[in-house]
Amino acid sequence: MMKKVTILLTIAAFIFFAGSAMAVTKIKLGVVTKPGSAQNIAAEKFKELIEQRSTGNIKVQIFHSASLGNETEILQQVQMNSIQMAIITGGPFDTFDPMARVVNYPFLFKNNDQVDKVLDGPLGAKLLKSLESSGFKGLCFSENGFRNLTNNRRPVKTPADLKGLKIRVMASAIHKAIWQALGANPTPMPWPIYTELEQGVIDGQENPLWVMEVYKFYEIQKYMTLTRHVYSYHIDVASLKWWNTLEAKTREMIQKAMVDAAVYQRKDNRSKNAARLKFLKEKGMLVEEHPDIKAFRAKVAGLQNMDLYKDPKVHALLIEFMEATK
Ligand code: EAX
Repeated sequence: MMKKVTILLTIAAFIFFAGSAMAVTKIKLGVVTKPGSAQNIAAEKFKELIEQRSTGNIKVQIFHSASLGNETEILQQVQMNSIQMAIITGGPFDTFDPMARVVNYPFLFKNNDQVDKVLDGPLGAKLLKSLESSGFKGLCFSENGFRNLTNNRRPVKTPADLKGLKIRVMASAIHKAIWQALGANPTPMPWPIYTELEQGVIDGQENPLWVMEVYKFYEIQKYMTLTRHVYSYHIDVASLKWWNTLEAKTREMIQKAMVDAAVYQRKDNRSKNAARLKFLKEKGMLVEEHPDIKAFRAKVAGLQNMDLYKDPKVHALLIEFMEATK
């Protein structure tokens, strides 16, 4: 008798656990950056929201600090569905879809209001849709923020000051073209880059203010110039292969949670910039707050006619973004 009950209980427990295990959707989410970074703040918010709203039926495991490789490698794994989601800087996306390089066009956006209006509107939607042809379900955009130059050789106020400076850029054709046009010596390199800066393999780099703080670049970079040359976005993506297997209800829930996380993160990022600038100055960085932006803009004015934007679809999208950000 006792034995029978035990067996029945065991079977019941087995069915119960197997049932609930089957119901749980597990998401591996990759970011290249470390905790405290813009990408991680968006990722952690997404995890919190989706686990709460799905009452535990969706679980997110965040892989950070390049534990799954660099951003290009993370994207390749998303294409194959060995990772289901990722929050990736706009730069490395342009080798997968040249449409992505439109947002990285220099001096395109004037301010954050413009960014939100355009990226959250039909043009942003068009870009997200385009990503499907390379295997990504584009969900929405979170942000790195406007990028600024740092270097360890000299103060930079005009493009002439860049001559001969070795500047690390992301694995992105447009980012390389920008620094070439400005007269510097750009070297594409995946993240992270602290050691290369420290050892002087490169003289400088460009990133938003949070990076200089979180990655302690103030220890190894003396000069900063507030160039704000590119608005750096993240594209928050899912594997299209995986997405197509999900029920509509689950998709909706994921999409909504990621959008809410992105809105939260953009606001959080922007609210911290004044304090970051103060902090970096206190740490001894010499900041050029009013570079000759007109001269910088003049140097990159011809980029829209480069081969990079030659594809008619890409060119048309660039013109639409330019019109929308006039
Ligand atoms: O988000 O590679 C880069 O410069 C990115 O901006 C970096 O991942 C920090």
